[in-house]
Amino acid sequence: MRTQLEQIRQNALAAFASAASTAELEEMRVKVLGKKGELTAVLKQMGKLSAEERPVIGQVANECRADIEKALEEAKTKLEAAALNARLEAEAIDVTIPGTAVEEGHRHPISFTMDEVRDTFTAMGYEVIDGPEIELAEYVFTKLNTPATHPARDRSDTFYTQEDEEVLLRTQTSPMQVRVMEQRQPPIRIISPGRVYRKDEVDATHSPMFHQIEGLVVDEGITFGDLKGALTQMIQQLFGQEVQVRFRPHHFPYTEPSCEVDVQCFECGGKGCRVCKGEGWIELLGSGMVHPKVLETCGIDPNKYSGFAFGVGCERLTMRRFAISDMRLLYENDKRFLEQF
Ligand code: 2NM
Repeated sequence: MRTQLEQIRQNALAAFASAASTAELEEMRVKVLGKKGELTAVLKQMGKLSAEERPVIGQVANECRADIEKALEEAKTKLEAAALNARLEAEAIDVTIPGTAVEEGHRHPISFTMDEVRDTFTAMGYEVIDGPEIELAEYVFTKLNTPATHPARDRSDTFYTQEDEEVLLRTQTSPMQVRVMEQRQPPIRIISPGRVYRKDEVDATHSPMFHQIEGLVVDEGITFGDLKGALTQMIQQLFGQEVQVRFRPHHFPYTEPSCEVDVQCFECGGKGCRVCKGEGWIELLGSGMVHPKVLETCGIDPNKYSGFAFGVGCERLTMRRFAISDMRLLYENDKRFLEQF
């Protein structure tokens, strides 16, 4: 019986040491220490022993059980530690692996230009006015001293929504300035940015939809000097404080006198080159003193008040500013192009 116990102990110790998992270990425990286990089976035969043998074997059996239990505990601790280590290793996060980069977008160059123009004027106290893109011909043309016979109103240039040519996609944002003049008395200082529409074929310098910012100042004693000051400020903000600005006579039905405003060629500095087509100057926008007839039509006394107005195409301004040669690039949304800004 002593040999039997010794055998059980040795087998159990060897088995525990080789167990690969806690489940396997538990199986081994049941096999040795369980109700129908090997050790239990031997102990059940203790009754057959003589009175002298019983305490001796009993002590051996107890030692044997204690050894087995101790070995079992050790094996369990070892397996649990190994399992924890394996899990930690499997779930480890390598914080040095570079992350997945998130592509960050940015403003479109047209928005960039518009925001900058807007900022220049709001800094000078102008208010930003929004308005509808579908307008009445009365507000786009008639009230702006552009009579029904004027070529700008031709069906071939303008998107009318009705046969009678009374409703149209606005060709400029000035109808909003008419609305403001009708609703308020001076002082007025506003800009109206937005989309405008003209029946133009798409090419390098035209698009049937483009963006415009128009401005209007009306007050007592407003002169051409105020016009020059405000527009020079805007242009130098966009093209640099040193740049020269030129005011060249022109004609618009709604302003008198009128002018176009040029900026010194930033490519050649005014000497004449390919960019300015030998001119030394680049045209940027149109402007003028609001026609007295327009003021009167809008309910403002032209004998008491005067004003200036301007209109600038944002695509053209953006193209000048970033030396973009083809307007279509601004609408194609090719990231290779847009990423350059
Ligand atoms: C331009 C050029 C010159 C203009 C005039 C007015 C108004 F409503 F005051 F009469 N708004 N915008 C104007 C003047 C627009 O665009 C090239």
